[in-house]
Amino acid sequence: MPTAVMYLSVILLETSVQEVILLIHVLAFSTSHWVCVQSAPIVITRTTLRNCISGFVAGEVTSCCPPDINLNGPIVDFIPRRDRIRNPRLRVRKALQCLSGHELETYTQKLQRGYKLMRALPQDDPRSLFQQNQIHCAYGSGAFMQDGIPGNLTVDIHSNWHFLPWHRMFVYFHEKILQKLLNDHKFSLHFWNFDNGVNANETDSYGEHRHGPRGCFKAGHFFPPLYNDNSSSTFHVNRSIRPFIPNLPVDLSLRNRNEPPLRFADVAVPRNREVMQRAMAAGTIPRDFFGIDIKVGTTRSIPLSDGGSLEFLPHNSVHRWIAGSSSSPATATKDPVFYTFHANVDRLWHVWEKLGMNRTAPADPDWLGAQFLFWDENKVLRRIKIGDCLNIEDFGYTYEPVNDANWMDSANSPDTSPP
Ligand SMILES: [Cu+2]
Repeated sequence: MPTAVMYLSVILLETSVQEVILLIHVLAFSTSHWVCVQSAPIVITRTTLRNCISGFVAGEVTSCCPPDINLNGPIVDFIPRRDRIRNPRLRVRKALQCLSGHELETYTQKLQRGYKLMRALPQDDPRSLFQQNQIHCAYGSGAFMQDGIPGNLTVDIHSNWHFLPWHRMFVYFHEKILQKLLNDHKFSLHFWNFDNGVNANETDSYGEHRHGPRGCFKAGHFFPPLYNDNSSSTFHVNRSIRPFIPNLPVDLSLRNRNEPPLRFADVAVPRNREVMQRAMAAGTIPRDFFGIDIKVGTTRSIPLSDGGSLEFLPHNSVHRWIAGSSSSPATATKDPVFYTFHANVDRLWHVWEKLGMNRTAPADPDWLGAQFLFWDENKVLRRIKIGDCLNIEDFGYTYEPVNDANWMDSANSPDTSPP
């Protein structure tokens, strides 16, 4: 096959080892009459980005291909623990509801400045809030084709086993961009502890639920006020009225974004606890917690029920509860609250692992070997594979303990008083 050999040698001059491996899989696939086809992980390459097309999600056609910036430049692999070599102390992502006093003031100023700067970047800068949304939109609306596969099979990072790792990576690079804009490499994106509806009897020496040596023990299920100041860069106008209603906890059982009525704490807290118990109880079968598998040759999964238990409920309900832009993968990441919300989803994955009892990540090489590209804080393309993102400490951060598994304890009597 001289033509194929010639084609291969030209490609070899311009591609990385990973791209060549994919190409071999693709050749095997396209010549499957004479080669036994192996399954292969989804691998996003330069070619994937260059071949970006219009996507389709939630009933609308999307146009969110990321910018043609540095596509020909180097692609740098994410190396686990490299951040820790530079900064051996882990950064701590804390629970927003326990920030108070000087710490809250400083954090508010930094976060607002960070988003102000991110919004002010040119629209074609991959670090701008506009492009952060484009990246999530492209990955989440089928705008990326599976490289070299016959037919029009696309990639998606929702409703399947890519959801948790991809969003961990995305929030990590988003946090790195904020660090760079703030010139503060210790900045951490604190989390909206939406799953926690319990004010536990753990107080500091002043009798308040602040950060203490054992963590934060204050309910976190109200929309974080830090994101609700309409004069600030952390605000987003296109939300439902729910985040603005005082003392209305998030509703983790919401299955329809227009669903009435509003459920206040007396109703919402026990329902939320049930949702959390169900989502986190899933364990012994990885598919239940992570979602269905998707690999080269798999058609994009559309039904939400294909997602894992954490993604299906509570994650999807929080998107519905905020509503507005948050209702669609094409626009959700325009709202800065997305990133603190997803930091908590990431934390819940970490908490799930700590629950033990055979809760382990998939061992399938097509999951571990899946690779994605992101632009980092220096606009450089970074390649990261799922197998390298399984331990948050490899990214240099950890989470403050909160009343972590309050929803697992059925004897835990909720205190439903507002903060
Ligand atoms: Cu998403």
